[in-house]
Amino acid sequence: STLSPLQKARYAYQPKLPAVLQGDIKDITCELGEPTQAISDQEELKSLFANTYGNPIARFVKGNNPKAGEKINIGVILSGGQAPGGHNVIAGIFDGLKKSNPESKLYGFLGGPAGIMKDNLVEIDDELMDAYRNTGGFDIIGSGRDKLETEAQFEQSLATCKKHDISGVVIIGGDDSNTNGAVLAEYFAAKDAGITVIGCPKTIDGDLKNEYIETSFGFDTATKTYSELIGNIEKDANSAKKYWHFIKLMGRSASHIGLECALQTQPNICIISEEVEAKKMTLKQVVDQVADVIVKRAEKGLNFGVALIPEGLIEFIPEVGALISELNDKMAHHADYFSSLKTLEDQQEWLNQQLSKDSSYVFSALPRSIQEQLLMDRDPHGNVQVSRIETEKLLIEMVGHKLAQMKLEKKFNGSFNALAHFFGYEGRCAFPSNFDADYCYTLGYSAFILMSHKLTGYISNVASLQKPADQWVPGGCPLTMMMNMERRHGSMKPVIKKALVELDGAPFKAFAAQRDQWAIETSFTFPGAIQYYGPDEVCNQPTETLKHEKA
Ligand code: FBP
Repeated sequence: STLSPLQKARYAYQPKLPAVLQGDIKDITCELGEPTQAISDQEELKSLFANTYGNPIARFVKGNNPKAGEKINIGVILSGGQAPGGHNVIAGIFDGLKKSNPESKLYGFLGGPAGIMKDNLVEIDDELMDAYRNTGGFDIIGSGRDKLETEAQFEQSLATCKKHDISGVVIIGGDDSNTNGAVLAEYFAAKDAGITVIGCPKTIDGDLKNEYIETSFGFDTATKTYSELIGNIEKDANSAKKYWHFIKLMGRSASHIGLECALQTQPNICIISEEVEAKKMTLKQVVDQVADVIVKRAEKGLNFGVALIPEGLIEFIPEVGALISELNDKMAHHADYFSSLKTLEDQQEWLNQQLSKDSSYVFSALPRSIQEQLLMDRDPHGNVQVSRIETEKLLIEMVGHKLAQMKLEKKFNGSFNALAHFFGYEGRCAFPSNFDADYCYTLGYSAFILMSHKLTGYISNVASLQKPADQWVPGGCPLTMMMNMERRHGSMKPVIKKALVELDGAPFKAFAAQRDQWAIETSFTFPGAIQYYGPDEVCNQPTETLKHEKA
């Protein structure tokens, strides 16, 4: 068989639901609070979302729901990067829908938002659903990064929904996809189309969070997966005592993943991009700081260690961020001329005249391989793809130079053998942890209940996630509550505010209080592989971030 023993076992796992969602679905109803406000720019948002702005928060309570039992067809979209638990969101919607009325249908739009625009969908039946319960990945219907944002795309989506008699669309995505979900909800409402839109908070990056969304799904499993690997590397480093491991961690811009992994594994170094930015550190200062730890450990005879580097770091170093935006600008405006320059030397010479003095200096100080990456890798919008810049290797190279220099000056007499790693994709499709399996199932189940109450422009949310699942508080929050106006591509747009690591937040403070000790001593901790079965303390714990935030 092509099924692993664990996959078979996970099929049989019954995700835990909060107490209020247990029992008959006809006995769950919505309690609505007071009207709400956006976090800022209320007047603009109110006019942009004339039909969906300021709705009340919804909480589920026991009580009769006369609307449960109606036949409704729902379509679901997986949007953006994979995150463990997506299949369980779909399972939650599916089970809620079928319990409510077995005649109702769930459609999956194929390949992300493109599916709804191009009328490309599949009906999810028992057999299809059962083959994906409690598994990682988004392969049940696929995902995509197409944006659903123009009037024409909304019209196409409306046509698809009408054709299949779909009266509810669930968008499982990150901040941008949920922003687009809010705009789609408003469009449908303005047209009186009778189609509701509900979002579910997804991303391993953990940056879709706020007062109401305690964490995005996938963050738990991804960070546990990376922490397992980091712990294993720490064990190896501590056994061989001869390597420094530089590990870049996925997470686009925010450093939540790095911070969580540091709290789980207590490495010698973990750079937090938000701190580098706040302290306006130069690349040289970052390098000096890393070198300093290596020197201090060498003085104690410890020529090994582990350093965690968030993938977004490079853009957060103010001088490199400035260089990148100048490069984007110059290369876009002189694209033809630039592509006629064939060697790095010619490109450098030209750039020296084009770049500001500071940026030109920063650029020349970078190793050749990084200079090449900065000049070559452009996405379709003309931006550097920062996640493809090998920051871990950049640091190894620059720290190596610094230490060699210090050796000459007799300030360092240890050894520095470094290895580079990048952990990213290996964490995005793991079997969801019990936390993510339960959380996602609850999000999906809640999304269905919100829809059965005809609520639209909401995001499914679950509070009190630090507690056992039966004590979780599920409900829905209007998306407009989480929005503000931000400049995007030159004009002001309504967007859900992205959450970066807060330097006065409890998780960062917990890390900052201990990092000096972790740096010099060897304080590694070894979380081991995600456990799906066993005592609560090994298989049902939320992240350290969540525990600190909710303490
Ligand atoms: P989402 O925000 O769409 O969930 O994506 C998260 C992420 O894994 C980032 O951490 C990473 O930078 C990016 O996707 C990689 O994108 P791609 O899968 O297109 O290579």
